[in-house]
Amino acid sequence: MDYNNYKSVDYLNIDEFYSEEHLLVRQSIRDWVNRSLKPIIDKANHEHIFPKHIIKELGELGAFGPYIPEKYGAAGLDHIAYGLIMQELERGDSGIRSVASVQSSLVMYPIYKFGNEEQRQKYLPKLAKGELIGAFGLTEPNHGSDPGSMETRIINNGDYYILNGAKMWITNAPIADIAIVWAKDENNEVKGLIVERGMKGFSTPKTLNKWSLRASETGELVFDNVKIPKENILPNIKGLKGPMMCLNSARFGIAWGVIGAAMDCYDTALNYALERKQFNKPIASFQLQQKKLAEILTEITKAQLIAWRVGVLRNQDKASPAQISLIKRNNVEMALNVARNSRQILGAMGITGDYPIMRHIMNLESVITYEGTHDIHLLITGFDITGIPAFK
Ligand code: TGC
Ligand code: FAD
Repeated sequence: MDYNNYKSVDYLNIDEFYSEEHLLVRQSIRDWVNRSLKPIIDKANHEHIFPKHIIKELGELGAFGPYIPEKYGAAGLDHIAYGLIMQELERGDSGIRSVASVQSSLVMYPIYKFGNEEQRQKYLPKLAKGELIGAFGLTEPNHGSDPGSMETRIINNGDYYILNGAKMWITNAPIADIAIVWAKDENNEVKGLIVERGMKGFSTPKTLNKWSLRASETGELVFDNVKIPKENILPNIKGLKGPMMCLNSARFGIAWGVIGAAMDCYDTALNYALERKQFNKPIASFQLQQKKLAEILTEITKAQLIAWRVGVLRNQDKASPAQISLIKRNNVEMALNVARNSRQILGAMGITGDYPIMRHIMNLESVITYEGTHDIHLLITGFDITGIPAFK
């Protein structure tokens, strides 16, 4: 396929909502995806390898922490620009978008929002450039949807804290230089801390044999009496709302990102349907295939609009966590349905690695689970409209 002439789906002229800067940012990431990611991603996925060299390139592109101010070495853009960056990256691969969303929303954001000036100066410029890579540890072996019951602990030992526990299913863990880790103190208060590779008792075993996000590294964060200097505690936050605020940013990025995966599947299916002939006609001429294509286009368009609207609200600091849950849930399900229907349009060819659709389907099975499962997001909406929390 000629990716260099790629134009994104824009059935309702939504591009008119974007500024010149938004469109420029989108184009630069799109060009990089076409030039540097598309040619290598299938092999990386097949071989279950994260192409580590892209970290520096993503840093140079401004894809890390794009909404963090320029004085910390980041791009100083708005939340819609962040969404568009995630969308273009996920058109390439959800695993690559994952690397950028963890670095941006789950590592740079908490340091920027909850850190002191010294911590910001020490870490943010290097994270923005991709000279450091970060991970975010909230989920534990016994606590996924219910992070408030976490068992990881810090104990005050005078000059430093002692950290014990384990985090599981952590994106970037095996390659991370630092990890933002959430742990409870003696008062059962959740605290955020910056754990650095090399600290004694800290290890990051790799999770093997994944059939999803194979081009992204996942692992554990294990803490065995790790001494954490007091200056590594994020001073300006306590309580579960700290990690949850980071998740709001990441979930927002995912709601945009998955539109990219859906667009890639649609594009692939449309081109295939126009070329593939059966019964002496392109399969695109059959009503049943047109129904699939028309419905896919409709669903992508609706997802674009709700993502854009919440982007506007987020730029005004008015997007509620429940609104973000709604678009994360809707758009991930949309992308999975689009991917499955697109795959059917390709018939048997759809299951091969010659086309990106099966890879997107496998990736999206993680995306519908992480950052809050599909069901948890529905319950968050249910709580918001009834005032009754059905998850406990
Ligand atoms: P609950 O009692 O409702 O709340 C505890 C405190 O947190 C506050 N809060 C939020 N604040 C800001 N934004 C949000 N979205 C918030 N949600 C809750 C809440 O106001 C309260 O504050 P305060 O001051 O009153 O104490 O909490 P709960 O224990 O009942 O749990 C609620 C639930 C289930 C909705 C929530 O915990 C949840 O969302 N669970 C899902 C867990 C999750 O999303 N984990 C994600 C891990 S990270 C990840 O997956 C990264 S993937 C990376 C990649 O892209 O590769
Ligand atoms: P569980 O919480 O055990 O849920 C199992 C099932 O029960 C789900 O279907 C769920 O919806 C349902 N369920 C649970 N509670 C309820 C309820 N109250 N009502 C109804 N149904 C319920 N975490 C991090 O902290 N950092 C990361 O970087 C990170 N990266 C990840 C990368 C990958 C590839 C994956 C797959 C996960 C990652 N996660 C990460 C973890 C992810 O956030 C969790 O997997 C997710 O929150 C769900 O937790 P769980 O897997 O323990 O499922």
